[in-house]
Amino acid sequence: MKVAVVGATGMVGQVMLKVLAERDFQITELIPVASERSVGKKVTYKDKEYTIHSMEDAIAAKPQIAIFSAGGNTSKEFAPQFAEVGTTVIDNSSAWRMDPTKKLVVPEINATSLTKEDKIIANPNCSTIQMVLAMSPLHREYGIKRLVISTYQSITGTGVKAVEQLENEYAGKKGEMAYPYPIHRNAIPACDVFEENGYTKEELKLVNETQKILDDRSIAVTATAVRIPVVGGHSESVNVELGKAYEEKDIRKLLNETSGVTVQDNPDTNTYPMPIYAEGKNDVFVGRIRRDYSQENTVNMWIVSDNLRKGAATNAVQIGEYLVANGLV
Ligand code: A2P
Ligand code: 11C
Repeated sequence: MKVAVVGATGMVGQVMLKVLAERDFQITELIPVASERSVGKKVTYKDKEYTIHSMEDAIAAKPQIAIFSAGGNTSKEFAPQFAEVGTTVIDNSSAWRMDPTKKLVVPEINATSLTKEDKIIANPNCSTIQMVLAMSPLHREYGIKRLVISTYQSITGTGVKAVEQLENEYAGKKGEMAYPYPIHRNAIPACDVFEENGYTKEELKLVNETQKILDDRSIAVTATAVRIPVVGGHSESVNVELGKAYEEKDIRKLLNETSGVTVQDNPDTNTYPMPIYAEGKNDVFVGRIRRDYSQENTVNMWIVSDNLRKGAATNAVQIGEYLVANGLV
């Protein structure tokens, strides 16, 4: 497989190269791409250095797969140009996710909908992916009526600038600000920009993408997304109202049997998921599973995952693996 990685120097792009190597993705030729200012620089893949190419050179090389993590505007402009030369684009940005002609894929849930005709495939938002992976079996078994989500999101979701802001604040140094406020010793209740209805884009991604991936517009979803000074992953408190009665042990069993989900849940031993331990892992971790006594058929849980892995790079590479395994590229 000739594979282009667009945004190879970025926060997600770097993890992408790591995940491709770890999973031994079939690559005969790797084409790393970044902005014009990085062309000619090097990135490392499997201990070897590769030169960064320009977008134009990468399109001319007609790779079978291009994995994009270079922001929405770059995807909007260049993904169709790759598709035009026959490349299948797996896009990490928000550019195509809600386009009704594009599939929004979490492989464990809906990869079987993919065909050879899907030339631009959207990778969902990180906070959505980890949540729907745990929600999908519950929806199948019990029918989810409503989700109330509160997120505690890692600064790595904002990119390199945010990590630098936190490091500067630790060190007591002045520097460029990724957020309008300090993030060290703080919690900022605003991820991504505000929309006219008072919600942030990140909160609306949780609503719209969840309904699209679970293929059910009737699921009510409301969310509050908060940035906290953590690097290992996103955490989410999720209140799930089900369509029928459940037993806690059955929910645990169902989640335990779900590919890509690990249940870590034992109050007696202080066992619950935390971003510091999720970092570097591909799984979604679920714990604090407990009945909501304030409302019928409702359960609370805590969901944690490395947002750069299952929330971004790992999910995109899994889509690529599915395409290859099923002869779709
Ligand atoms: P560069 O390093 O040359 O700026 P992050 O999300 O961590 O900020 O990373 C964004 C990634 O997208 C980087 O690899 C960046 O490259 C890349 N990028 C930004 N703009 C473009 C563009 N117009 N064409 C190709 N790659 C781009
Ligand atoms: C965050 N979810 O943590 C974002 C990062 O729509 O792909 C990825 C933004 C996106 O802020």
